[in-house]
Amino acid sequence: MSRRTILAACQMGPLQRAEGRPAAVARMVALLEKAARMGASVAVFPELALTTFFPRWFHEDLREADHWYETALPSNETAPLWEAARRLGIGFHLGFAERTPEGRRFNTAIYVHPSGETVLKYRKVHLPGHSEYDPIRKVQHLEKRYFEPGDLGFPVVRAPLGGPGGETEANIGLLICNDRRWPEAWRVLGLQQVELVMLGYNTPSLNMENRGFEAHHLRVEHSVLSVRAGCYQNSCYAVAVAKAGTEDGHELFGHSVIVNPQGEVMAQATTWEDEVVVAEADFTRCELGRTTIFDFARHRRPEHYARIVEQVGSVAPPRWSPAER
Ligand code: ING
Repeated sequence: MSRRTILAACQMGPLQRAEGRPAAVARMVALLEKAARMGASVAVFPELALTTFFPRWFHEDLREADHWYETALPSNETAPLWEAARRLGIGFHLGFAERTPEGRRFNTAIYVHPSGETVLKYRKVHLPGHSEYDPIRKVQHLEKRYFEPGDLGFPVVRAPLGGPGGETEANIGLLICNDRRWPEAWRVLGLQQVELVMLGYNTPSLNMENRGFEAHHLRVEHSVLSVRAGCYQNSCYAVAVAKAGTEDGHELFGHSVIVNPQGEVMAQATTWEDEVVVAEADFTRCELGRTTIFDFARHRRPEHYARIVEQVGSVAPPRWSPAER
């Protein structure tokens, strides 16, 4: 029996620093309505979808950054999104900056069922960038200043996804942006038989580190490569969705993708603006890889993988020298 559903990547164009949540939410509702017209049951929005990518801005006093965070969802400003999802019968993924009642700060993503209930929550584990102002950089990337590493692990849950034509179930997991570059993250999800990974990203279209050469065309290529590899090696679908375009002079790339369990790109956005692309998933197609080439129980040898969890950084290897003559 197939378990089919149509997935939508709801890519967003830029959000300027001066633009508030109402502008973002209005655009997201329009994207959700378009996704519904295209037959989708699941809509994936970007990382930090409600505001500009604020980690590019330095705030000496963290309290000055408080306005970038959500303290409760849905809020008055974001309620229209929950209402539209309920009206349309669509589940959605949303990335946002979370500030807890205790004052802890996370880069967070949730999957929301059309009923309005949060099915799954994840807090970004791999935070790129830095915590102090870096004068060498062309543009700051202060995620280590504004967020703590996630404390929820990489959870997977089997859940009904929503959809007007009845509720297809799938094993869903979430990643956020830089996480997609780390195979360990995908594998922890794969070891829980994930079938659909949803992730958003905000990725500069040019290398802002100002350290070393990286050809521009590789920015999109590395992103797609990471998602394709993650899907193929863990036999799952993924919807990876950009916030894109130029925010206050700083360009983020788009080219959101939907990838299948054999690592094929099923659909790709071709702009760096608000754009919806869809593809039909059949989650039973995850079983082939999981029961053959990536049948983890038959083929993995964890007794040789100790370095992956025991080491943090890499270490130099011993030096070989020819045998004494
Ligand atoms: N952004 C970027 C990302 O991982 C980055 C940061 C870009 C890291 C390119 C390495 C190379 O896509 C976020 N928000 O993680």
